[in-house]
Amino acid sequence: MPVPRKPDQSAPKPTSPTGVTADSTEPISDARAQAGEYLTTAQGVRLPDTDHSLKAGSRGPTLLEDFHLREKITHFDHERIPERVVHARGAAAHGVFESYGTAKSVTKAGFLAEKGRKTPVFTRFSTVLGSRGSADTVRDTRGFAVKFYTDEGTFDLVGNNIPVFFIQDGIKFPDVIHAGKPHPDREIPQAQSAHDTFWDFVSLHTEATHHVLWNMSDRGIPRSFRTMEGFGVHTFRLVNAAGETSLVKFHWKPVAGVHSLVWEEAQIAAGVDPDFHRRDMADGIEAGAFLEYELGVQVMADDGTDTFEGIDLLDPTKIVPEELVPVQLIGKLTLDRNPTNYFAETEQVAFHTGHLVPGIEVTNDPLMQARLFSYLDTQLTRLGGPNFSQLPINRPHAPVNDLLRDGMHQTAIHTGSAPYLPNSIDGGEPLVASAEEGGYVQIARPIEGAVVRANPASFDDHFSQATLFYRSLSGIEQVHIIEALTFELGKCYEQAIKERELQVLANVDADLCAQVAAGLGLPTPEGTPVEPAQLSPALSQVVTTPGPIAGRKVGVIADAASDLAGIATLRKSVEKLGATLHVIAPVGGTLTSGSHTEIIERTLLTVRSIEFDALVVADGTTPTGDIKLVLLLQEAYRHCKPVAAWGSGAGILQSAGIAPDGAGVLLADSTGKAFTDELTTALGLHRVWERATLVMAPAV
Ligand code: HDD
Repeated sequence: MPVPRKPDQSAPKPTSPTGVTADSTEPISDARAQAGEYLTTAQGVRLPDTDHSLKAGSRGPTLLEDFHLREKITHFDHERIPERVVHARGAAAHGVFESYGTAKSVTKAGFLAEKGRKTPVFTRFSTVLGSRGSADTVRDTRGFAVKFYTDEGTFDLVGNNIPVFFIQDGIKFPDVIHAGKPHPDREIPQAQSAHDTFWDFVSLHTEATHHVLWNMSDRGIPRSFRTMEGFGVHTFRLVNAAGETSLVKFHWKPVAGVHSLVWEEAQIAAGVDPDFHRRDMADGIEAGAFLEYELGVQVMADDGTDTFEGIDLLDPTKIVPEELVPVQLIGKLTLDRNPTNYFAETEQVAFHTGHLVPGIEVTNDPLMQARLFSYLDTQLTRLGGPNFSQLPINRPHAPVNDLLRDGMHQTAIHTGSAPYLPNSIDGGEPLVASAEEGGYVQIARPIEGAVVRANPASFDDHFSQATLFYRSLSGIEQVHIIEALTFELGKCYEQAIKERELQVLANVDADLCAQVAAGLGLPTPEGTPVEPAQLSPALSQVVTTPGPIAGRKVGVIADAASDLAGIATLRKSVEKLGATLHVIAPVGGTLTSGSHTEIIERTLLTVRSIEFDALVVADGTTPTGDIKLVLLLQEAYRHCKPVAAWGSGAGILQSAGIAPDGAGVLLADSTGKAFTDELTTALGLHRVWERATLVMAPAV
């Protein structure tokens, strides 16, 4: 008989269940899951056949003793887990964050403070309202959640592509989401805000107005994840090594610029390619066109007022204009690796606003406070228990030595006999850390006041920043908002809801309200908009100098008679800049001429203009009366994309009704430097907005 061990005799020190080092950038893998060359059961028993169930005779019946059949079907029956209650539709990528070191004066968080430090990250982008299988390009806010696997523990920045939120207090979150989700009786419409319950809620709940305006703007339909800004939304409190605090707002600035789809394009894409954004990200990464963003902070004094020049920093429906407090860049995020397995990584990743590291703290923003509860709670249902941090994608890269034990899906084999503190049996370990030893010691912040269910009076201003946003945009961006509001309210059935929202808009901008009212055929109510003291040009996303074109797609219309050498030259020029070129021809296969071969990626049957940022017709291409080609070119033209041709290709543009002297119509004799320069400049400007009044909407 073994001699009983004294409780404190040989208890080995608990070890990290992770075994992952802080600078690991290796793909997650679990060798146990796919070992050996033979198909086995989950118990490792080799199988001779997985195509036939075990039967009494070849014509049955099937036998209950077939453990392989039962295991295979039972597992399949349980393959789905509950989708996220919001942000169900998402796509993600791995990457790295490199610190510029410029945040050292405001935070002691090592991954931000130390120049050149690289931290592995996992970033998940999402829509909010749609189910997991819904379309990417719907009008909605986008989630922008970044998990930093720092060596001081995991920090999650769970943000959106819109800097403000619909509600000021987290207790309203179920209300706004119930209003935005499909109607509970018929479960329609999917992934849309264009319906009565959404507009019913936001027209009554006017603190949503600022966020609503952003959703109705081009920000609600991004061109791609790489062309979205990201925002931490709330004000955070940063603490530096000297214990000094500041209030900050986090911003992600995309290197590719901020660009959007146009609404018709977004709607077509939702049917033609519901995976538009996730495909774009995965293809881009595979082609080496990584997604890049700079992280920035607006820093405000933590002077005890939680306000900046009259702006309540605890009110998440307010921005601090960049013209008042510039965004200081503190590091760069590069997303350079696609996940290996969607479920294991993108679906099982669990973000939480309470995943904080020393040097980054929360504020009293009541929306933020509710989130600190919700994110941990939701994972218990979604991931089936409290051990979700042991899932490979959620494992910290810092050593873990907690006293959490047991529970559903426990995969760590903890050692030691004293999972409690204080203890003597395990030598009093694990130790608790002081601030100097890297412990998360909250800064002592004074809290006073009576217990009330109320907002401060400063939260009462629901319109002034919606006006600031609208007025700061360019004319075409304002037109897009008018059209979006007219579209969405036009989809509502209840007259009273439309009228109430018009009253809201009257308090934002009289002309905006008048134009939407005209579109709805309703009278224009009077309002009292507050004139902004100063506009914020940084809110507009229209560019006048060309930006980078990495990740952009150029479609070339060609056939067997086309100038393939010209296509090769064009391909080289755009690929040098990180963009890609795709050949479209009447039928599939390859095109060959001399030493040049081009693979046809799309035919006139499988192509749609929304896949490309510019279309080019190759010299020599045989004119065809195919209506699909006309549609392809006209659609790109209508969506204000550059359309181009060299040599005889110009004739094909003209026969599609595109005038050679139109804005953004680029013609040349060959694909020489002048032509490719012109094309890449036009791509860098994103759209030919000069064309907009002609093809899309009346000017405001
Ligand atoms: Fe939230 C998911 C962003 C308010 C409760 N939220 C979720 C995700 C993002 C955001 C990006 C997806 C994370 C992922 O990819 O897995 N949420 C925000 C922002 C908010 C916000 C920027 C306001 C500033 N959220 C908010 C409130 C509550 C929640 C006020 C509840 C009180 N959010 C959740 C959630 C989710 C979530 C129910 C669903 C799935 C999950 O957390 O993991 O807990």
